[in-house]
Amino acid sequence: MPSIHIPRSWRLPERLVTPESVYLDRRRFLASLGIAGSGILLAGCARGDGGAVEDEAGQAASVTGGGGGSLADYPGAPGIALYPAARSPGFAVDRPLTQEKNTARYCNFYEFTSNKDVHRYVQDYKPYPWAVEVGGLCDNPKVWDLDALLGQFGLEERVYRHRCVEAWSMVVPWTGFAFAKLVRQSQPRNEARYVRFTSVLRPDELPGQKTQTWYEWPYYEGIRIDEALNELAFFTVGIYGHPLPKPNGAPWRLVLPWKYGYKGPKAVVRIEFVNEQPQTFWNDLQPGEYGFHSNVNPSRPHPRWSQASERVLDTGDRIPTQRYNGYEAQVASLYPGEDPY
Ligand SMILES: Nc1nc2c(c(=O)[nH]1)N[C@H]1C(S)=C(S)[C@@H](COP(=O)(O)O)O[C@H]1N2
Ligand SMILES: [Mo]
Repeated sequence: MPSIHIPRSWRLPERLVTPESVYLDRRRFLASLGIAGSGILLAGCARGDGGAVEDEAGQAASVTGGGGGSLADYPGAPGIALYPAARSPGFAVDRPLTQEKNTARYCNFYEFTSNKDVHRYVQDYKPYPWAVEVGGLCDNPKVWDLDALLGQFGLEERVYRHRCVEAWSMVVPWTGFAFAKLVRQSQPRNEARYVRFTSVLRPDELPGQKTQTWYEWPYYEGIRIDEALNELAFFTVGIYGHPLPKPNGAPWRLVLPWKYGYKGPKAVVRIEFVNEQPQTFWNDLQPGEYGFHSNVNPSRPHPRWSQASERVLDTGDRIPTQRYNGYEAQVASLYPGEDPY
C-alpha cells in the first residue's frame, strides 16, 4: 500500500493545471482504499511547502541518478562505442536547448514514481545489457541485443521539441536512429497496420510498479505503421551526447515529437506488428482524456485544461503551442481531414 505523501509536482507554480498523475493517483489510491470521495485526504494532498525543481541543480550526476554529463558515467551502455553521433541537419528548432539539469530532474516515468523526481527512485534499476523482442505480423522476427541493433543501424543526433500533455515543454538533442530502419528490417506483412510497444516489467527494480498497483503494468503504447515509418519517428538511446540517464528512459525510448510525450514509451522490451489498433496505457485509464493518436493540437483542449500554450521548462515562460508541435510540414499528410483524436 503506498504511503500518502505530497507529490513534489504539486508544489510547483505551474500547478494551475492538474496533470494526469496527481489526479489519477489520488482517485485510484482512494478507490483502492475503498474511500473514494473522501475530502480529508484531498485536503492533505493540497498542502504545499514551496519546493522547486531547480533546488537540486548542479548536484553530482551519474547513471544512477539524473543527468550524467560524460560517456564515462555510462559503462556498458548499448551503443557506447558509437558516440559521439553526428548531429543531423534539418531538425533545427527556433528555441534554445533546455538545460540538461532540468530535463534530467523533471521527468515522467511512472514505473518509478508519478512525481517528477524520478532520479530518487532509480538506484535498483539495471538497464544494461538489454534485449528487445520484435515480432508479430512480420517476416523477420528477432530477439535483438540492443548493442548489436545499434551497431547495425548506427546513431545520429537530432534536436527535437518535446511537448507533454501536462502543458510543459523542452527542446533536447536526442541520440538515436530512425525507427523506420528497424521497421523495414523486420519486414512487416501487408496486414500489419499498427505497431505495439511494451515497456519493461520489473517490480523489484522499478518501485512504482509495486506501490502504484492501480496502473496496468507494464506500460504499453501503439502507433499506426505509417506513423512508425515517418522520418521523425526516432528511437533514442542518448541525450546531450551521452546515453540516456535512467529517468529519461534508459536504455532506449521512442520519441514522436508531433505527439504528446506519453506516446513515446521508455524502456521498451517488445515491439509487435499487429493488424488492429492496439490498446494504450493512458487511453485505457481515461479514454475521454487521452486518445489513441494524441497529436499535439493547441485547439483541442484537454477536458481539464487548455492546450493552447505551454510552459517552457527552463524559464517558466508560457509560449503558444504549435499544431503538431511545430512538425506540421512533416506529418500533416498522415492525417488528411480532421486531426484524429
Ligand atoms: N514507460 C514509460 N514511458 C513513458 C512515460 C512513463 O511513465 N513510462 N511517461 C511519458 C511521458 S507522459 C512523457 S512527457 C515522457 C517524458 O520523458 P522525459 O521524462 O525524458 O522528459 O515520457 C513518456 N514515456
Ligand atoms: Mo507527458
